This record gives sequence, structure tokens and C-alpha cells, in this order.
Amino acid sequence: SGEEAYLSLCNYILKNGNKKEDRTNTGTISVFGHQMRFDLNKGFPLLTTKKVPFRLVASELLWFIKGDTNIRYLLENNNNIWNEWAFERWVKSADYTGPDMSDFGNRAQKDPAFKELYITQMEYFKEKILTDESFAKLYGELGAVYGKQWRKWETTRGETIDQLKEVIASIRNNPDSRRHIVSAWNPEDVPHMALPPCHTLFQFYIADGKLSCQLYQRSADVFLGVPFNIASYALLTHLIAHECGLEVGEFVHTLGDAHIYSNHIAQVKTQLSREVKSQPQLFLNKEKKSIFDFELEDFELKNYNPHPAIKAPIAV
Ligand code: UFP
Repeated sequence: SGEEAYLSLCNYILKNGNKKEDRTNTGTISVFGHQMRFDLNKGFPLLTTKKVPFRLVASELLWFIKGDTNIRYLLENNNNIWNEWAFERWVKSADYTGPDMSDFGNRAQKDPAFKELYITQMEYFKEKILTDESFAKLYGELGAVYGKQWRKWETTRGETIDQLKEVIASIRNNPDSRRHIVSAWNPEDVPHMALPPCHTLFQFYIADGKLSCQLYQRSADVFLGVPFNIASYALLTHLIAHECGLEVGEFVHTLGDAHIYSNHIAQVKTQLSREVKSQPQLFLNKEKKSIFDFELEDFELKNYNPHPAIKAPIAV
């Protein structure tokens, strides 16, 4: 299965990784330029050597597909993965009058008393986003993140480009084209972004009635991020194949800086000691024709019986 490709990348980095400092001051070991292939006909590539939260992968992907860039939709689906980015803008704004939250990510990991304070503020923030529409408009909005670049890329002429709709049309109308590309990397926006896109660009390819997808990921947190990213793009490939009346082919995952954080090494070793189980299968609601109509309940994942999740601190 493709999971072996993931585990062998982990092994390879442990053995051959370069020690490097990084933006977060955590320290990593890393390699540059690596490729994994996942045959989507053999099952859905959600790792089995640790539990990966499919529900979060799916709701985030639907959020991108809608072109939504406000965390309100995520919170309505009990998905908290983008909260910190919105929270940061709020606590730095003139509207914020609560206790000092500067550098909250690092301080919450080191100082238990601060962590409690932070959790209280975050809960208040989430509640306000969910219940106060004008507050959500102001502080739930993340701006130029994936949903915007995929669906509403702004041109210098003041027009917008719907890359996702266009790529679906080009897959349908001109399957042999070598230009089935969606780019999230917008050089004009990058200097203003807290987190420039990690999944930078993806391309589709059709052969024998099967749709394959390759992602170029510039920066890859191999323990925490990559299992999530694999599942997300595998799901996207299934969705686009479904809409275009194609079978699924491969997901090809190409990584730039592929790193293991120094405080994830023990967890990676635990995972490597576990036995791979059989892959789950994904089923899509056949009634829904367009990917733009999909909701969470239109996905069904069967036979997913992974080893337990493994906790690790996220680098901020
Ligand atoms: N990261 C991922 N996948 C993602 C995502 C982030 O691996 O989908 F959003 C990790 C990669 C890196 C950090 O460890 O987040 C981003 O930091 P930088 O911008 O310095 O590369």
C-alpha cells in the first residue's frame, strides 16, 4: 500500500535527514525533494499506523471547494484547525481588550497558567464567531487562503478566476491537455500571509479513463501535516473524478522541504514500530453530481480500523 511509501520516507529522514534550524525555533531533520505514489484503486490512503481524523480532512476540503475563507463554516462543523490564525488577528486588533495574548502558541505549550487563560479567550472567540455575524465577518475571515486562490483568484484587471471550475472544464473537454493546473501560490499575496500556502500547486492527468493528481508541497511536516495532506488530496481526486465521470488513478505526492521536527522523533519511532493494516474504502453519495454540492454526510469511509492516534506538539 501507499502507507509503506510514507513509512519509508519517515525511515529515510531519520537515517539521512540534515539537521536544520527553522522558523519556529523547534529544529528539524529534513530532506529536499521526495515523491510518494498512492494507487487510489487499492483503497483510500488514510494511514492505519495511527488514527487520522478523516472528518477534519473532509470538512476542511469542502471549505476550500466552496471558496470559503471564513472559519465560521469550520466551527459549525466542529473543526478547529484554522482557529489560531483568526484568533491571532483578533487579539492583535484594537477591538481586543482581554489579557495579553502575544506569542500565545508558544506560551500555551510552556506555561500551564497561561494555557488556561488562553483556552478561556479562545472559547469566547469561537462562541462569538458562531453567534455574532458581524464579528464573524470581521474576525473569522482569513483572507487570501486556499479557498480564495482556488475559486476567486484576483487579477490585476479586477477580474476573478475560478481555477477549480476551469480545471474541471478542461478535464472534461480536453482530457489530454498538459495544463490541468491549480496554483495556490500567489506571489502578490505571499508577503502579506501569516502562512504562505504549503500545498502550492496541483496538476491532473487522465489515462485509461482514470484521473490522477500530483501535488507539489513546498514544506512538509511529515509527522503531523503530511498524513492529513495525503488524505485531503486523495479525497479531492475522488471528488473531481466523480464529477467528470472518471475512475480514480494515482495520487502523486511531491515534497520540497520534507522535515521531522525534533520533538516528533519519538512519536515517529512509535509509529514505525506498528504493523500496517488494510486500507479503508471511500464511498461518495452517487446522487450528488457536482462537487460544489457535496456536504460532509455525502462521504462514507468503511473499514477504517487504525492504531490509536499519537499526540505531538504542533510547531507554531
Ligand atoms: N504544514 C504541513 N502541511 C500543511 C500545512 C502546514 O506540513 O498543510 F498547512 C507544515 C509545514 C511546516 C509548517 O512545518 O507547517 C509551515 O511552516 P513554513 O511556512 O515555515 O514552511
